[in-house]
Amino acid sequence: MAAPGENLRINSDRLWDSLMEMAKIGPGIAGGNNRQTVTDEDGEGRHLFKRWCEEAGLEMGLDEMGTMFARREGADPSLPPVYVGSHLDTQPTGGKYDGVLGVLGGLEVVRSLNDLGIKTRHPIVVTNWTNEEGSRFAPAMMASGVFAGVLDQADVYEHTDKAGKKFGEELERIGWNGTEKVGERKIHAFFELHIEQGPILEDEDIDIGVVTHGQGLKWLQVTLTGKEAHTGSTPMPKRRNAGLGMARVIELVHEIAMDYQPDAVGAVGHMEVFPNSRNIIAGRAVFTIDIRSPEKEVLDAMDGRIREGIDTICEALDIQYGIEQVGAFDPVTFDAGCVKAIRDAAERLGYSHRNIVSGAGHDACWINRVAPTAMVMCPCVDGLSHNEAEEITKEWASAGADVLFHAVVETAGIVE
Ligand code: HGY
Ligand code: MN
Ligand code: MN
Repeated sequence: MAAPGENLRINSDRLWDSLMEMAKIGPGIAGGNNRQTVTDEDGEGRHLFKRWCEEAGLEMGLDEMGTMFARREGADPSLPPVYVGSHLDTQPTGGKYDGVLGVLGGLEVVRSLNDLGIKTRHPIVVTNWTNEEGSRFAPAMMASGVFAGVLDQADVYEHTDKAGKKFGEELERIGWNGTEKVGERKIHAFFELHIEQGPILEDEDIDIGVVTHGQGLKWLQVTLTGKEAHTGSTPMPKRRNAGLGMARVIELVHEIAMDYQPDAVGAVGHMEVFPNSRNIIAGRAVFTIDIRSPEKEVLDAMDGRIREGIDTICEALDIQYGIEQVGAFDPVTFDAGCVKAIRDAAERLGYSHRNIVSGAGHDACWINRVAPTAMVMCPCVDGLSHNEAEEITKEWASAGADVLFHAVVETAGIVE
C-alpha cells in the first residue's frame, strides 16, 4: 500500500532559482555571501523572504528577537504547527547554502503543497531564526537560544560587535524587531534541512544524512594582558608578550583536541592583538577558543585541561589572563520519532541515507529542548563550509528538500 503522498516531490528548479536569487543579496568578495546578522543586507534578505512568503499565501509573524514565522493554515488551526526552517544570516565569508537551504527548503515545502492543493491537519510555519552564526554577535544560535529559554533576551540585546554596536539596537535599526514575545509559540515538531558542512556524505556518495545527534560546543573568550614595549630595544627576558601567549594557547588547544580523536575538534578562529603595530610587543590579545565533542565528558575534560594550560603558559610569560565562556551547549540527541520520519522519507523516496552526528551547531540543537526536533542533511562539495567556495549540487538540494517535504507533511498529516 503506497504511503500517503508517496510520490510527493518538490519543484527542484524553483528551489534552486530561489537559492540563487537570495545569494544576490549581501554578496561576498569570492562568490559567496556576506549577509551578517542584523546588517542592512540581512534586512534586504528578510524583505525578499517575506515577499515570497506572502506570495505563497503565508501570514508572517515576527518576535522580539526578529525571528520570522510564516504560517500556512491547517485544517485545524487550534493544533500546534509543524515548524520548518533554519537561518538566512551568513558568516562574513560565508557560502550561499549554509542556513539558506533550510529556510528556502521550508518555503519550497509550502509552495509545493500549494501547487498540489494539499491541506495539512496541523498548520505549518516556515521559520528564519535570527543570528544563527554568532559571528558578528556571540553566541551562535542566539534567537533560537532565547526562544528555548537558555539565553536571556535582555542580556543578548546588549551584546556588541567589534565596532561596539549593540545587537538590540541594530535589530531595531534595520526595522525587524517584532512585538511578539519570544518562546510563547507551541511547536508540534521542528525540522531543519542543512548542508553537512563536512565530507562524510560526499565521500561515501550518500544523498541524505539522517541527523541523530549534534555535538556539544564551548566558546571560551580569552583575554591575555602583558605589556606593550619596543620590539627592538626590549631584552627578551624582560618581555611580557601577550601575542606569544596567544600562540602557545592556540597550539595547546590543537594538541588537546588531538588527544581525543577521532571525534573531538578544537581551534581558534577569532583573534585580535593590541595595539597590532609591527614594532610594538603585543600588550593584549583577545581570542575565542572553539572546542566541540559528541561526548559531554570529553568536552568538559578539554575545557579543564585548557584552563590549566592557560594558567601555566601565563605564569611562565608573566602575563595576566581572563576567560569568559561566551557560548556553550551540551551534545544533543534528536527526537526518535522525528528522526524516523526523516529516515522513512529517504527510504520511501529511494535516496541513499545514513545516520550522522552534526559537527556544526544549528538552531535545531536549541529547539530540540522545547519540541520534538530532527534534521536532514545533504552533502556539500569537499565538505567545505564557512568558506565562500561552499557549493552543493541541485540534485543534493532537491533530495534534501524532498525528504524534508515528506517528513513535514507526514508529521502535519494530510486531510485532503
Ligand atoms: O558554529 C556553528 O557550528 C554554526 O555554524 N553556527
Ligand atoms: Mn548554519
Ligand atoms: Mn554556519
